[in-house]
Amino acid sequence: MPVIQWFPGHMAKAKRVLQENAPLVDVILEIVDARCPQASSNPDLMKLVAHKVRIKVLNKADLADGATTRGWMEHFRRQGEIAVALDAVKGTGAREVIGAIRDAFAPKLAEWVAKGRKPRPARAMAVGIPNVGKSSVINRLVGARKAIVGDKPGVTRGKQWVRIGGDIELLDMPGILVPKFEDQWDGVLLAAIGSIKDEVFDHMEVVGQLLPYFWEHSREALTERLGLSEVVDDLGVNIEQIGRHRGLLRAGGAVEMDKVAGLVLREFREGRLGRISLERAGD
Ligand SMILES: Nc1nc2c(ncn2[C@@H]2O[C@H](COP(=O)(O)OP(=O)(O)OP(=O)(O)O)[C@@H](O)[C@H]2O)c(=O)[nH]1
Ligand SMILES: [Mg+2]
Repeated sequence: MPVIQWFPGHMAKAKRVLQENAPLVDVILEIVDARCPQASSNPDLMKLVAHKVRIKVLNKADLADGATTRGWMEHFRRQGEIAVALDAVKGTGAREVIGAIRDAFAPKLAEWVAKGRKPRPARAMAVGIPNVGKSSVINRLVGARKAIVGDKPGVTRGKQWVRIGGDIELLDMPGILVPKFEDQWDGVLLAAIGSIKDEVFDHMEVVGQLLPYFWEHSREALTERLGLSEVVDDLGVNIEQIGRHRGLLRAGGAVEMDKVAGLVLREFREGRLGRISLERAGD
């Protein structure tokens, strides 16, 4: 797999977006992928906003293994972090996210009111690496009650806000973070969850690294959907078996290897290979 490089420009832009917007909000919703909450976060960038209340949103929880997600939630809570699991498509967990925003803002609000100032809505923004569901989270939280709050002069000049209920305002533009690579396996995970552009990694290499893991964690689905009887060391043999099972054949009968790799990635991303978590708390 080619080493994936982030252009310094992307990193600088992510920093700028965070530093420009953090002062406008009370709460930062850090959206991560529940299947790999560690690989899909960027602790270096989050350090820049360490002075803000942060709510970790483990999104796509419907695609992750439930027990593993519960393990992550405990892990984060033990570290004193606020963490909520969400399925932004179906809305499971949306109420908890809204509740967490309210709870996080409550002390500040109480302080304001004690000083005789008028209560104001809690302000929040969503941030996260590509494809973790930032836009889906915003849409889900805002729901049918979507209301553009509009430009506000002063501190929030030029920003669009949407209202959630009466007491929360959400910046309607999420901050896009660049992923942080600790090692090659992180790259594989980020490719698997669609956070790295499909054009810049070797699909076959990534699938080759994922298949043994999938086999270990979701054997039944791999047998059923991909027709695998086992996963062997020779990737070509596995790919061949999947290709025949799914009929990805050229005229003449040879398996279309590249298409098979694409299919495996797609099926994983759509949750068709079962609920597979890629990282476990404590590993
Ligand atoms: N199954 C499932 N799919 C989700 C969930 N949230 C988002 N998706 C899907 O994930 C894909 C990416 O979602 P987006 O909301 O566009 O993600 P994003 O972070 O805004 O992506 P970028 O703007 O490209 O960085 C879409 O196909 C969504 O339908 C979820 O909770 N569960
Ligand atoms: Mg988006």
